[in-house]
Amino acid sequence: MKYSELPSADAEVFEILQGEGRREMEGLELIPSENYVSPAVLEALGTLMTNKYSEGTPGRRYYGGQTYTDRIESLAIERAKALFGADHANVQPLSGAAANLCAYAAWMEPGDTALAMDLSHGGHLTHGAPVTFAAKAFNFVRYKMKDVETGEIDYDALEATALEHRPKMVIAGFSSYPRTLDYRRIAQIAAKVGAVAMADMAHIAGLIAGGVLENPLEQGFQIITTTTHKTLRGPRGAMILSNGKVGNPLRAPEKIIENLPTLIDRAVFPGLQGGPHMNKVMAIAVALGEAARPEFREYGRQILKNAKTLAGALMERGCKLITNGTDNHLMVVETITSFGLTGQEVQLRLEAAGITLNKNVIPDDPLPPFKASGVRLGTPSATTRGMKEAEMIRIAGWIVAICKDNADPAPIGQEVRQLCLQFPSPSGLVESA
Ligand code: DSN
Repeated sequence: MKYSELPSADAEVFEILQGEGRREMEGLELIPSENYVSPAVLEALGTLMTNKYSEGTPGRRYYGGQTYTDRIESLAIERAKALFGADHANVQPLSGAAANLCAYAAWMEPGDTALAMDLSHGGHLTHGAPVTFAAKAFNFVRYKMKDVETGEIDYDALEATALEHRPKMVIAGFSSYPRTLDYRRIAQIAAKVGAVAMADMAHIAGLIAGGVLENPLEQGFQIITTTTHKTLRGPRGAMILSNGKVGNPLRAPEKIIENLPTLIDRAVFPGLQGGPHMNKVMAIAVALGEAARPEFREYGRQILKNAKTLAGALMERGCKLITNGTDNHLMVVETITSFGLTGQEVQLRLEAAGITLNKNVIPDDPLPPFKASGVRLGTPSATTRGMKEAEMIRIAGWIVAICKDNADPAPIGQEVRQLCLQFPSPSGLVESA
């Protein structure tokens, strides 16, 4: 992307931006929650829509001058609803943590109980980990995998916990779980105890939009939260989608939660946020338009193929993966078992070769999260660059050479750079106009 003003207006900032541009172009990004936006999304994000305050919702704002903010937010809402088959969408949450807190606040009172996946079994910090404010406001109880070798969730225990604690929300969703969930079963358990079923699909929204993974809203869930910047490939932001029908989605719903949209909108504003970021809403609209195109389905399919290939190639080379594989875009390597290294050590070694991933706890990890016994990696960014199965096999070879065979990262780093330059990031380099 070419910049005409920034280089002379603030050379120090421009130099930092150029450095990040080179890092993204020349480095291999394997963090499964990251991606590269298209130039069109980047342009939409950098517009004068950042100038406008627009508290409220389209047609019902607190400040004047909303002709175009109303149009762009309505467009983003309609695109989100169509893409995910939702009755209602709020595109204002500033990011995923905010979206989850807003969803909890929409449906629960302080002190109410929610049932969510255990963090070390793949759940997410914002699903009420003890260090979060959500854990102070609400009472979180947990479910886990029954068998960490297969990744199967202990649905019987999940149901028993729901019956014992009568949660107001049952939360499905994850940030390091490499398998799929039985959304239908979870929705049925939630309905049985009168809870709302909420799916945090931040990691897999693009795979759902691309039609390659199941949509929880079609399986009886009432709320979906998602960030917009992971597999969905939009700007940093989030959405809350809902469908108030309770019961078996294949039959007439047993109950309709008519006020769910209003509760969600009010939880976002004025409940927990102020003015939305309209430049971001505009970029979300562009990304949702891109995700509705047929090429995006192919993108989703290739992410999954690449992940299966990468996981298979790592396992063939002696690596131990949590659940022994993946059904989605990510995988977690047990680094102590595979290499005799902590996740932190693996992260640092690979970064020296220009490969970025993140240390990650493994189920019931004895090490603290800052060291961790595993690393998490995934394929959305590499797939955006156009890499396919052959490249995944090379990448697995480099990871094992550096972490298991103690190969020097410097020459491998040159190979990594060459590969990345053959598959340029669509965000491009940062240049002066
Ligand atoms: N930070 C995101 C992730 O990496 O999964 C969500 O927390």
